[in-house]
Amino acid sequence: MSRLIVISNRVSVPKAAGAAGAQGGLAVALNSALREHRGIWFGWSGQETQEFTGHLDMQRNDDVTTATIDLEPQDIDEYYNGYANRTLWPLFHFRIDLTEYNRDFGEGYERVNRRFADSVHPLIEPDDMVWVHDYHLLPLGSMLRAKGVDNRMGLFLHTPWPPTRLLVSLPFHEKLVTSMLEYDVIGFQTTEWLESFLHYVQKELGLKVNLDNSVSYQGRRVVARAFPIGIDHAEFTEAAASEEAQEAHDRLKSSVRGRKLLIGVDRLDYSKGLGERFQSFGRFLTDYPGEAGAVVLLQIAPPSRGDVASYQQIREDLERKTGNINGAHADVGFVPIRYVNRGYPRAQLAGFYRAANIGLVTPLRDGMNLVAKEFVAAQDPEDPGVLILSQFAGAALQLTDALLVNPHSVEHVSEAIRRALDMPLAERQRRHAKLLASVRDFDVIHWRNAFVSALEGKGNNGGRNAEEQATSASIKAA
Ligand code: ADQ
Repeated sequence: MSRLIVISNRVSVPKAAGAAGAQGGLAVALNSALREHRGIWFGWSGQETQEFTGHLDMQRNDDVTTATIDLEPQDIDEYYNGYANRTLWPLFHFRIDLTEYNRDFGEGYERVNRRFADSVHPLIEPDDMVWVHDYHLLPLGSMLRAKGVDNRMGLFLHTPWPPTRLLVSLPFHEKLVTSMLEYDVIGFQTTEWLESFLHYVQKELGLKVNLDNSVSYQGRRVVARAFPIGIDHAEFTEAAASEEAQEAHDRLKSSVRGRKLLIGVDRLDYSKGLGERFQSFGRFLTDYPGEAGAVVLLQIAPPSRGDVASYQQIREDLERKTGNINGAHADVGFVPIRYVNRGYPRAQLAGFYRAANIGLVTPLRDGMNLVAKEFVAAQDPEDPGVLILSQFAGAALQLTDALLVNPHSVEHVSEAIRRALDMPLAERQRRHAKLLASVRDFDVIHWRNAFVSALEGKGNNGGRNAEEQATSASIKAA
């Protein structure tokens, strides 16, 4: 079996199970994937060094070998806070209003990708497969090819892929996308993002897309497919059954004193639609004044990317909105929105999800969204909560038995909250059973196996991709 070299922007050195912290979806998914597959995880340590040396810090923890490099302050500014998080992230989430183009960002992005290529190159052995992650490292594969690496290489994009009309606003977009065609496999979260990518490739690069969605490029075949990411269902279920989860559940339940509980858990990011969510909840309280005092929204939102101005703005905006809504609807002894800016251990999160009657997952745009899947996995099947899910999350293509909403419409979300609160037990159980089957069957192990098989050049599932299988399985179950 070939070794796997996983490369991502940040490497999260595995911690003891259940350790506290706000790990992003990528870290959570890769830790469990790497544990089962011997190999190396390479990337930035998250640390700063005054001058880049390329020194590799190798560690082995919890069956995962990690190799990390430190970056210079200028790298962090231009590559991470700059091109990755002020240019590509907003653009890929359809926010061209927030997208900043700056020549230094582009140069920093290329420089750091080259530093990644120089540093990881000596670790790659002839039979290894290389699996690169996310928008930070789109041109890395082409830089490794230029160094003579002819191993199988794949890229998985965790974010959406924007429509061609938005993408063409990016200076040098052709160069960026053409560099991606040096990978053997390019994976997306959903067929929607895959279709946008193929549209761009045909329209802007004038390349032929074959019937199996592969792209013919310079005599090679580049496989482009959807591989919807899942959660580590077994691990999450175990965490949810732990004593720590039960204690967190009981603590939260007793603090809401018989009121119905809505929960949101998101990194503090404008793509997650938190402002719109708060307004929708405020609208619900206005639409149904009898409910004031009977429902509570717990929003857990650990800060992220605090060095980027748009993230500071969203934080201020949310504090203001929370204050306004609480000011309008609070009473002595009752505050409708509990807004908490910190991370929690996974077991405690699982307990919080289970204590909730409604999971409110309403991003404006999201590659997939693992919180929706965690919420489903944490529920008591005998008395499950209801998932309200944005139609613009990648997860909506799989979790079709959630109440799907347009997060931009406060009326629509308010109605969905009403419907969820009134939903009879039998309907909650029926919907939850179907959601759970999808979350369980298309977990992170399934995702990893599907991607690695494609990277090995195997397993095209008769031309169908994992998302189509997931969707048809949920249709069959219906
Ligand atoms: P994210 O944008 O980070 O991931 P998401 O998929 O929801 O979004 O994953 C967030 C993860 O962080 C979840 O596992 C959640 O439990 C955890 N988390 C959030 N708040 C937390 C808190 N307060 N304490 C502890 N843990 C917390 C990106 C893409 C997504 C895609 C994933 C995986 O933006 O679309 O689903 O990668 O590909």
